[in-house]
Amino acid sequence: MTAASAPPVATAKTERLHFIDGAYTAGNSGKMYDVFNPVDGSIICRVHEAGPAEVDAAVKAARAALSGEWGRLSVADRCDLLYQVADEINRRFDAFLDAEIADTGKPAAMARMIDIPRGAANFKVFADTIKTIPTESFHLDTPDGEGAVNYAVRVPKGVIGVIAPWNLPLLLMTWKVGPALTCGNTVVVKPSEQTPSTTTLLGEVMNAVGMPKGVFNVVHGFGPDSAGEYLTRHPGVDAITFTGETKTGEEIMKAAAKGVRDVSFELGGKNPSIIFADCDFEKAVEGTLRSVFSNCGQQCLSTERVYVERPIFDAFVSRMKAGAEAMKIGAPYEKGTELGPLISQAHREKVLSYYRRAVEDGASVVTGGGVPKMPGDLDNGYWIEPTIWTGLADDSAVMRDEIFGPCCHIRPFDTEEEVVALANDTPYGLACAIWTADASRVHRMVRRVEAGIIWVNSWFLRDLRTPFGGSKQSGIGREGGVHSLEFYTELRNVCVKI
Ligand code: NAD
Ligand code: 6OD
Repeated sequence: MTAASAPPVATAKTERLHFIDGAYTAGNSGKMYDVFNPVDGSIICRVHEAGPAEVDAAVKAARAALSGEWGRLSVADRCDLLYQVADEINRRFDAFLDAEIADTGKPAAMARMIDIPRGAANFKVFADTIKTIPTESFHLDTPDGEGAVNYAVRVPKGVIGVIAPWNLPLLLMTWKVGPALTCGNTVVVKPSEQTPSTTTLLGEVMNAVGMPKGVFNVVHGFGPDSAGEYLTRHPGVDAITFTGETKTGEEIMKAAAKGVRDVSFELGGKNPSIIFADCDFEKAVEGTLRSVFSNCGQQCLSTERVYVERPIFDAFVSRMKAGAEAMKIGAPYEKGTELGPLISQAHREKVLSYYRRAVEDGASVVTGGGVPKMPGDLDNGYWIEPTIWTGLADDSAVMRDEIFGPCCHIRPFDTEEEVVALANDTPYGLACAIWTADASRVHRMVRRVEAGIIWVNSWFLRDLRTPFGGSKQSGIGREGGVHSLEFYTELRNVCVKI
């Protein structure tokens, strides 16, 4: 978000610096921008924007670190350091919590339960995984009868460029940095311009545990013509891992083409939830409410399309309406807050444009559709009502575009065949939730629904050892467990003649 579109309130309290070669620096670009608190529109901090020189310095530091002390550590010693990073995040839990909440406005209960613990866990899980990952070995018969032995070794890819989004800033950044470092790479991270704080704080953690200089670097700024583009175009970056919008992924892919660099992409979604009449009704309502509204709908995995088998359609809509209307909208630390604001004024404008479009396209507004009146300064924040529609045509933009807000459309269906076709009628293929008591139906459907992640009678239950990623325009590749280690390492085959 730019200064021009923010309410003119408050003054800057702190600055966010780059973290390059183990030291904080303002750099020399001379450019700064403000970050706004989504809760009340006040300025949280001023951020130094990296120019090409700062990005170059960060990439050079990362490259130098590959062949320094870091490159010589044993896997066990590397993993020990990463365990210490996790422990240090937990020791500084409240600092990370406050910083994440200030940048995002999300409910403290959510950040306390999910964002910060996952930020720490992301450093432990991959350290555990790498200790057990095998590589292949083959005996080759040769004409002289002696043979040869082939075996593969795993080596780091090199300098990894990490481009992160704003919706789960610490969680999604460490989800890449954890495995990248576990595998012996070094990283240059460009956090979202809207949520620079927890990534900046991680530099302090790295120094506190004695991480060698240059292993973890942070540059701040925007995407195009700024730090994001300078980083992804930098020839010293060996591979790029990105989480964000599909359109941004297309731009980054073009940048990565120069030098034929590898990419791992976690992109947008327009996720369906499918509710069969034989489901556990209460659990399906509770799970669907969570999948639509948690983090104010700002999750790639959020449900925006709900398909309900006709016999329970009316009852389901009515329970979803009651659930949405009972949600407590409020400040992050207020007791019982379930719904925070959207990330920015600009994002609220985008989501509201879909609220208007739904009405223009003939939707029945079951609940919401507007902006709530908030008390005092909170009214300057980017609040929005949780919203549910019915009655839209399947080709409405509201049904096809990723909105990334607290809203969903609910539509009835009659047969399994029909609902599979509806669920797949999208360019995206990230996640799908299926609610049913029929196990055979589940096994049939999971082979036909086009999504990288399918939850059955649940939503966003995460096991970090499992493959995570999207089909179609929702991504390239899988991360999680050994799949992360596949992306962050290069396999080298060695053939030894006996
Ligand atoms: P975004 O694509 O606008 O920005 C993400 C990051 O990319 C930011 O750091 C931004 O500065 C940078 N960027 C933008 N243009 C760039 C360019 N040309 N070159 C290099 N970097 C560039 O996404 P966002 O708004 O921050 O996040 C929301 C989006 O992320 C949604 O579409 C959501 O679905 C997606 N997302 C996907 C997953 C997943 O796992 N599939 C997870 C979280 C978010
Ligand atoms: O849980 C994860 O590992 C993950 N990548 C979640 C993504 C959430 C999207 O907003």
